[in-house]
Amino acid sequence: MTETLNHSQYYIELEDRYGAHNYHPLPVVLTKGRGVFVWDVEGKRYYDFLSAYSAVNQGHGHPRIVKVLQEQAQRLALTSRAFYNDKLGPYEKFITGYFGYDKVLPMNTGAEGVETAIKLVRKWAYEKKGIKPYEAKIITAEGNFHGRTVTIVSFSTDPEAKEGFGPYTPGFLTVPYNNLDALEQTLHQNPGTVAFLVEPIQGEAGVNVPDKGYLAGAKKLCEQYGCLLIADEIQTGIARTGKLLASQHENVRPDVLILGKALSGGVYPISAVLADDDIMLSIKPGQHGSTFGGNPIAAAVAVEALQVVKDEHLAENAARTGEIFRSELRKKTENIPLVKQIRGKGLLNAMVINDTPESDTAWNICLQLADKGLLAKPTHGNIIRFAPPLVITDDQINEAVDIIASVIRNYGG
Ligand code: IF1
Repeated sequence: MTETLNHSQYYIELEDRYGAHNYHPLPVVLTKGRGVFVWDVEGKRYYDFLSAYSAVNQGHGHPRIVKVLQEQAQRLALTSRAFYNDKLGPYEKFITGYFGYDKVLPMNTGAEGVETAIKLVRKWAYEKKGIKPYEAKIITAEGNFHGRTVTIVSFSTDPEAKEGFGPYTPGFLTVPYNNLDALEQTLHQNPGTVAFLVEPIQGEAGVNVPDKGYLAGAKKLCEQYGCLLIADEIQTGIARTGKLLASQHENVRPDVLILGKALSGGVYPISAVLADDDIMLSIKPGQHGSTFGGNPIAAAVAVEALQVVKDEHLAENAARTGEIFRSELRKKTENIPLVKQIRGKGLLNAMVINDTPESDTAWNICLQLADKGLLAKPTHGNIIRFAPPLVITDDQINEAVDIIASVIRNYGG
């Protein structure tokens, strides 16, 4: 039996036999994580260059965060919001002060945070903006990824995420990303628009970094047309792009801020929607919530996870090591036709492979990277996302660049 337990194939077959086939994972079976590293069941160590899609910004198994998780779990895990508890209020005070908003609505997954923001701005529009129920319109961007609920995929432009799940939720308009003229035109033509929901950098779409001034321009247009800017920072937030929030690269303060993933350092599902009273108090008691939203473990863990970001200067580290990553990798792969582009901000980066999205080139490169001890995964076929935990050191980022460059240089298909 020990032989079986140390054999990846055993676990892969279990998942294939008993699990839904809603993912196509790389054939790697992980059993341990610490900092920037993870280990598979055969004992092989890898650099984790996905960080669970930027949920593990503080590094795997961060001792301070795990300690708070364990202590709170042993003390009081869940009360529901039917009662108060001694962790939620202190967390709410902490996180609203940390990001500079009047209030927070605590949820669990990112998609729940996005759904909460959608409900919030619609309610605000009907009660405060005089929009006729139910005519609120929310503008979203082509290439968006905001989660997997039916309402959220209703405005997805990715057939893979959307097809087959209708009927869809109405009330959404789509504009090209990184195009302020298109946004202005749509705002002008749709006076019932209540919000623009956007990722400051599009993660799933392949680390789409918009032109400088795009987010600031979008905020200005929202102000001109009296609608709200909702920033989905579930993936770009919590120091990932070299600032605490990606919105801060343009000094933009979103009207509604959505956080998730690394809000817990990856040890627990925690999401949050932040807004000022004028918006947040549109939702009254009993009109929204969730069993686990704002539970004592989430509250205690989120405070520690956010404190770690500040204490360990993770935004500054992401900015510096991200710069090293892009410049060194560009240098070491220049004039290699396989590499079309290297782009990103902070430690949210991607390499566009010079092949079609339908090709398996990026997948094969990721298999070879895994052989060399670095885990990454393609998005949209030919784009490889590179997003290590933000605790990575200069030496480690340089070692990772060497691994990636050597696979690219020697790639033979
Ligand atoms: C999957 C993608 C990334 C997100 C943004 C909301 C959510 C996500 C900007 C929803 C979640 C995850 C979901 C996971 C893979 C991963 C992902 F490839 F799907 F798109 F990161 F890019 N807003 N992203 O990135 O948060 O409900 O998952 O907590 O669904 O395959 P969630």
